[in-house]
Order: sequence, then C-alpha cells, then structure tokens
Amino acid sequence: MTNELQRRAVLSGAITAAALLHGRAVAQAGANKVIPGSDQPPPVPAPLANVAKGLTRWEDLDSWITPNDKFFSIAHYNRPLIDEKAWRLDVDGMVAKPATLTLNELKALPRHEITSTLECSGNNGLPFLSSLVGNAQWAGASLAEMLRTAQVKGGALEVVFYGVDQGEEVVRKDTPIEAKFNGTFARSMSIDDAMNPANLLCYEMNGSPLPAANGFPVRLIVPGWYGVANVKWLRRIELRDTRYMGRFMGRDYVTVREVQRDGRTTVTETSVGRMLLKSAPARVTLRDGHYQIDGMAWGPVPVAAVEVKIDNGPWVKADLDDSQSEFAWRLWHLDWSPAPGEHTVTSRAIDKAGNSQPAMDDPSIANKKTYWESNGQITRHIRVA
Ligand SMILES: Nc1nc2c(c(=O)[nH]1)N[C@H]1C(S)=C(S)[C@@H](COP(=O)(O)O)O[C@H]1N2
Ligand SMILES: [Mo]
Repeated sequence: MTNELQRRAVLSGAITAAALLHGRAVAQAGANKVIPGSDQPPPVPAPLANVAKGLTRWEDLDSWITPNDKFFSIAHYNRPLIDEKAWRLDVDGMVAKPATLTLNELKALPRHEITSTLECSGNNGLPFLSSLVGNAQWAGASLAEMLRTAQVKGGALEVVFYGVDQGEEVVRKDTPIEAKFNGTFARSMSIDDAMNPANLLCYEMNGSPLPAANGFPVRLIVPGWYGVANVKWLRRIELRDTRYMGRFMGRDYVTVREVQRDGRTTVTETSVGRMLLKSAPARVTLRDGHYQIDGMAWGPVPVAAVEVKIDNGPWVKADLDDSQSEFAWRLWHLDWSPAPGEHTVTSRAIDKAGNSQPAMDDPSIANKKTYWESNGQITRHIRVA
C-alpha cells in the first residue's frame, strides 16, 4: 500500500489499524526471503491473453488491499477507453422516472465506500487461471438509492446492467438457422438482490479513479458476488418484466453440475452468482530461520477459521488477521518448521455456520462439468532447501 493510500485509508477510517500494522509488517519484510511455489501456473494461452490480464503471482498478493497496479482484469469483448465527458448512464425501462446521468451528476450523489474482495469465478478452474482475486476499497453512489429515485414500477422483475463493450455472437453456429449478432456485455439481478445497500455504482478504486482496465469511468460493485456480476464500463441500467438471458446469464458463466436425485444422476445448469467459500496459501517466507505461510480466505459470508494441512499431516488452525470487513478477505498466517525437501501446503476456509471449503474430490467439485466456481481446496507445492 502506498503512503498516500494509507493516509487516505486512515482519513476515511475504512481500513483498520490491524490492516495498517500488517501493511507495515509487509513493508519491513524487505529482509524476508519469499520461497516461490514450485507450482507456478503456465502463461495464459495467446487467444485469451487479452481476456485475462494482470494475473499477479500468489506470492505478490501480500497485502490486505490489492494495489490497483497488481489487480487482475477480465474483458470478454474489447477493452473500451471511455471519454468521461461524453459518458452517460441511462436508467430506463420499468421506472416512473427514467434518467440520464453525467459522471459529475453521479459523483454529486451521496458517496459510499466499501472494502470488498472480487474474484473471477474462473479462478483456479483451469491450470493457467490462478490468483484472479483481489481486495480493494471501492467508492461510488448507492445503487439502491438510485433505483429508489427512479421509482421501479410494480411488475418489474429484474435489473439489467449493460456495459459499453461489444462483440460478435453466434447462436446455432454451423446450422441452417445460424444467427449472428453484435452482443453487449450485460448481467441481470433480481430487484431484491440489486437493492442490497452494499451495491455501488463505483467510480473510485483504492482512492483513485477506476483504472481503464477495471471499468473507467463507472462500474457496478456487487459485494459477495463473483466478478462477472460486477459490470464494468457501465452504460445503461434497465428494469424489465421478463428475464434477461444474454450470453453471460444464460449461455456462458453457466455452471453445469451432476447431482444425484432419487438414485439417478441429473444435471443442474445455474448462472454464476454469489461467491463461494474459498482460501489460498499465497506464499511462504523465511525470516531469521523461521518459516511462515501466508494466505487469504474469503466467501459470501465472513470467514470464521482457516485450517492448513502440510503434506499428509493433520489440519492445523491458522492465525487470522483481524483485518476484517464484511465482504473483504481475511489474511491468515501459520508458523512452519519444515524439513528440507518438497512439501505440499493445503488450506481450507470455514464459515460461521461450520461449513468447510470442499476438498477437490468433494462431489460439488468433482461432479462439476464446467470450470467456473472452482472453490475446491488449493494445494501449493513448496521446495525447502
Ligand atoms: N463490461 C464488462 N464488465 C465485466 C467484464 C467484461 O468482460 N465486460 N468481465 C467480468 C468478469 S468475468 C470479471 S471476473 C470482473 C473482473 O473485474 P476486474 O477486471 O476489475 O478485475 O469483471 C466483470 N465485468
Ligand atoms: Mo470472470
């Protein structure tokens, strides 16, 4: 965290003293030796290199707040560069008071801040998709207040959020009824979900205007939901009385799982929505002969505990940082005295209700046919000299 950011964080009171202390611990860690995992992911294959960018090594995710220059970005179509003076946000459809807002008008609305963790639901779903997660302090206008001002009409069912970015889509490809069209990145939510007071029409990330890659000038922040719900380069908010079934609701980011029902195997196909309970061992450091494992844990509800398994040993409780905020990840640490050689380090998060992050062979992971929502336990490989 930069000094400027720390100063702002202190001023805004949004980051706890413990988090700053941790920041200091990391800053002092210059003398620490980071032992990089011997399991670094392969590079993102060329056709996807523009889709997934800025994948930070787990070892470099070493602070509670992920700085903007270390934050990953995902773009399924183009990466628009928007002129903030020309930018407008339309609020229309089933509302009594449709509106078009400029950036200054949006910024003039009451400002809200939230620190929340954003994870791409593809994270850890494929070998090259790794560390697609970060934690930032977001600021913007309240979506719920905006919707109340627009006066949603009775009978409205969903809110659709459209980005500026577009690309060619094909339905029934290579058949006589193939249809091509120009698709727009969009996601929908129920009105209930959209009215969550935590949701932001966000224009600021860690005290700076949103970077272009993360949605400049305005994006949606939906704390507790997977990345895909957090529409960037926001252009339009539409209220509808029918379900929106665009690519990112109905065809892509659809998790297919085999489930047992009455002794038979059936399949569920569900749109990626709320984040799942997850944790990761991020790095191992060596200082004055002492090893420490650092990681983070996050989920749809606050994480209550993290346990770590070394090789095939027992699960051991890690120390949780008290850098907490309802929707933000928690940092955790474990002292370690390894023998020289190759080791595995596995972590699992546990929530307040006692639910545990599933093992990779748990049916919820093993019987999943698509790669999204891969919240199975992550095992890192570490070679100790
Ligand atoms: N307009 C638009 N919004 C988008 C996307 C996109 O391609 N276009 N990708 C989504 C996905 S899949 C993720 S994981 C998050 C990533 O947010 P970030 O790029 O700020 O890290 O943005 C979401 N919002
Ligand atoms: Mo994503």
